[in-house]
Amino acid sequence: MRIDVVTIFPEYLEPLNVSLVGKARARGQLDVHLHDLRQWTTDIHRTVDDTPYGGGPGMVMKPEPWGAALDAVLAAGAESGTVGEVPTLVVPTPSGRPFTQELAQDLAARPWLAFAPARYEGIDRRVIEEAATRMPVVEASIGDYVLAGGEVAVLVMVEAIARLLPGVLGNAESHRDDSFAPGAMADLLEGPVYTKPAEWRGREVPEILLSGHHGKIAQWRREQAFARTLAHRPDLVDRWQREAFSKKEREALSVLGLAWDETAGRFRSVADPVEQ
Ligand code: JD8
Repeated sequence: MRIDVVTIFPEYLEPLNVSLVGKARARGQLDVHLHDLRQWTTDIHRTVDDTPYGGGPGMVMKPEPWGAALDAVLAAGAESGTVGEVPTLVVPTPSGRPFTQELAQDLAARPWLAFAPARYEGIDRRVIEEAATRMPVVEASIGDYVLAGGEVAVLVMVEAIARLLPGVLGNAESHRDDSFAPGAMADLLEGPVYTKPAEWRGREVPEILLSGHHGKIAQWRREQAFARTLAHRPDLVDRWQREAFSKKEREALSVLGLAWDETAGRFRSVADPVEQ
């Protein structure tokens, strides 16, 4: 996969040299190109922002440098083996669609991504509209909190995407058990994990994990995941389907106070009042 990033803070993307993403680059599984947006400015002050039309706080990123930058990325990529291809442009913004595991999987299947992290109040809208006439554009948000710019969101997205690329994760850290990945762990948070020593500061590892009963261990882990999900992400519990749980698991859920509500079509806390 090829990834281009255009930013006014290329140094903010230095973590891309480290760990999983850094190793994927060193192995040639990921080809990352960082570009300083200011190289496409034409004035002596290398200006990338201006006041917003219509008034209001802050500054808006000017269209001309972004237009020239995206032209150059399209041209450079086309020369370097991505012939006849266009990148998918990913624009981090709090007003974008949620960046989910499903979107990470979709993007991981594409050969070429270009990221446009903004600063200030964002990029002049015409840049996004014009880019969308030339390439697929995805505006995405990493969560419901406010960052000062898109660079950290790029780091988050690139890491989530890179670990899905073929050969990037070893077998030991395979992603089939990920929370949110389709399959047995869909819509379930991970339960607790333990390692040696078996006793530490008077605290023992749950006995079941030392038992060697692989079936019972798997069942215990799933029940821990149920409790964790109920405590921290009741919104995920609302997506659970009755059929995804065995009779034994539904008994475990009832111990947590969860029962299938046939009328509502969801699991409901026994303590919750029934809505009329
Ligand atoms: C890009 C500028 C800051 C955005 C005024 C101050 C993503 N989940 C997320 N939260 N925040 C961002 C994000 C914030 C950004 C930019 C992404 C560029 N800002 C601006 C508009 C309103 N603030 C994000 N992905």
